[in-house]
Amino acid sequence: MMIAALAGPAHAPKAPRPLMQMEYLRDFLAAWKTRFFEECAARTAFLASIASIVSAIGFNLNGYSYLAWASGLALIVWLGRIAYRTLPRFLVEPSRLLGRPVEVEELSYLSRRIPVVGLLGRQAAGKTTFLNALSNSPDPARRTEKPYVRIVPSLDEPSHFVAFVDSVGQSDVNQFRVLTHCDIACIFIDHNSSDTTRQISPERLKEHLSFVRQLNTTLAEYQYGATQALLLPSKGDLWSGNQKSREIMDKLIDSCAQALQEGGAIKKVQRLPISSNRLAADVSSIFKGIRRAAK
Ligand SMILES: Nc1nc2c(ncn2[C@@H]2O[C@H](COP(=O)(O)OP(=O)(O)OP(=O)(O)O)[C@@H](O)[C@H]2O)c(=O)[nH]1
Ligand SMILES: [Mg+2]
Repeated sequence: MMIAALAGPAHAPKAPRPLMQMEYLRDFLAAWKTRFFEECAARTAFLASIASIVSAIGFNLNGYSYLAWASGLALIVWLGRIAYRTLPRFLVEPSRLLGRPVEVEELSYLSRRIPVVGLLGRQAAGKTTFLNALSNSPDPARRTEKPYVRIVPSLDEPSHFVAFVDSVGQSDVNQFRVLTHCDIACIFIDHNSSDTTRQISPERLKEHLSFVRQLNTTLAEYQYGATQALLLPSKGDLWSGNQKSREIMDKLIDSCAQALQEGGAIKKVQRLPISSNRLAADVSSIFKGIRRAAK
């Protein structure tokens, strides 16, 4: 099948260079220090009351030096325990997460910052098919039930990565929530929920517009992370050959862009070229467009 042959980075970058390992260690230690001191600060009152009880008993029993040793030892054990409990989860170099879907929470444990792009849009608009094609995943696209992430290396610079969050088209709320993790929202806009029909469905167009409006309202209300939106006219293989259909889709994309701009939460709206997930060249050029927007 065409999708299997889509150009995508089959290679994983080599092990991190020493400089990256130093960065990794530095970030890890910084995270640990913060967590350790926060935990100690939260228990200072407890520690102070124990210390005052111990010293009061020590003075009374006249055996202060033994007690001082014992309490010093207890303090070391106590701090050791906190240090162990606050040990952060090891940060992960993005290259280690290539080739498989990962939990959205994993994004918090990346050893370095990479652009995060949310794939949004109505059900069956082609989000998962795009991501599968891009990451050379053999999984057949079926309805996405839970958001997940795939990390994809850049085609031209393999040490650069983009994290894509694939969302659940069936639930608007779920999709909006995905945006808390994202820098960019990439919204898929198709002509029809079908994968074979060439005809434009007016209901589908309305759905897209109302989705974008709802997205706007939610973004303005909750101030989620994403401040940039990309509008992706998808399933182009089915409609872009017809002049009339192109005009209709053009108008729809313009209306969506306008609606997003009016909302104010999204600072920059860009339109991506018409694309088909059935064409390798389209998928890689969309990826390049996303990378450019993320820079
Ligand atoms: N003709 C055509 N069909 C496509 C294209 N992209 C996806 N499809 C088909 O559209 C259907 C839905 O695609 P998905 O990728 O699962 O859609 P989705 O947006 O992830 O849907 P949800 O997970 O439900 O949100 C599948 O049958 C795909 O094969 C495309 O570019 N052209
Ligand atoms: Mg999906």
